[in-house]
Amino acid sequence: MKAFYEIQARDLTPESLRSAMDSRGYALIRGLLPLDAVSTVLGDVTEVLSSAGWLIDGHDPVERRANPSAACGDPDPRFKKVYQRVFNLESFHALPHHPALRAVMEMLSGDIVLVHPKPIGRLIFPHCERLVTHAHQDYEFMGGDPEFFTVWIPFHDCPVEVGPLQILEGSHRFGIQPHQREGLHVPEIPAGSEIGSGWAGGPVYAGDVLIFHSLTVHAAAPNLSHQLRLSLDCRFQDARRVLHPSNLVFAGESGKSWEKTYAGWRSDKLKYYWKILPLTLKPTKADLIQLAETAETPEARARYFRMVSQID
Ligand SMILES: O=C(O)CCC(=O)C(=O)O
Repeated sequence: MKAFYEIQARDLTPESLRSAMDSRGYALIRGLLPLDAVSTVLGDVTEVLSSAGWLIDGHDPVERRANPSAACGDPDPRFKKVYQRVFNLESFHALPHHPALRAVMEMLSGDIVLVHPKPIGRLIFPHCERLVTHAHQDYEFMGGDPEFFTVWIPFHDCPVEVGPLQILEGSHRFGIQPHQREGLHVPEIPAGSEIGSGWAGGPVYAGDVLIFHSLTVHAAAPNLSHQLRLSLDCRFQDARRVLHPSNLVFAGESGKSWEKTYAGWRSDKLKYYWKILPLTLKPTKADLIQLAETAETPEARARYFRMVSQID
């Protein structure tokens, strides 16, 4: 596997970033985020994990020493309960809005950037093959306009044995690649069938961010350490481009809501921030109302109904 293409944050220019994104479909920016911003999230997340019994007693929670008997992952209800507490953290939502990251995303998406409001937290126990993220393209999951970018941010140093993300260089040039869905909780591109010009990987350190295009194929390395791997991934786009409304609401059956997410926050600054942006939703609210009546299965109709009820 080749080493990541990396740019030091202090050397980054709009031209170097766009050129990497066009030719390789990604760039690893070293040292972009201040360590205190990242370690605040690490502290908050590990406090939740420690109180849930996921970490071994007698160690500082920020060491992330995994309790093997607690190992779980999505869609296990035990995982979802703890994940919900992580998702509700104010610091978890604040990190993607860090001014240093926003300035970089403006280089790619222009001056009216939409930070998608639902970052995804990854709480990856070691030595659990079933929890390793397999090859996929984010566009397959997010819809909307393919001109969006994902940013992967570890909350701690992530040497290769802790299972950082890997990137299939140049894979964004081949359109949507076939994903297998049958029998899988999460669709993936079957191993060996992904198209690109070679996998790239290597350690990613606290403060680094890995940015990639929505069509860039990526996968995680297995976590072969004794520690949990903790990271988030969030998505950014020009706010004037089309957005799928599922990226703004909670379409599943979990009963999640923005009100519940915000319940313990101290500041109002990042609450509902996207509502003042000139967003173009596709499907539109009118389309969703129709789909809530006409979609093929009762589950799909209920899903559209939940989306309609959360969009105003
Ligand atoms: O962190 C992971 O394991 C998966 C991340 C991912 O798939 C993404 O950032 O889109």
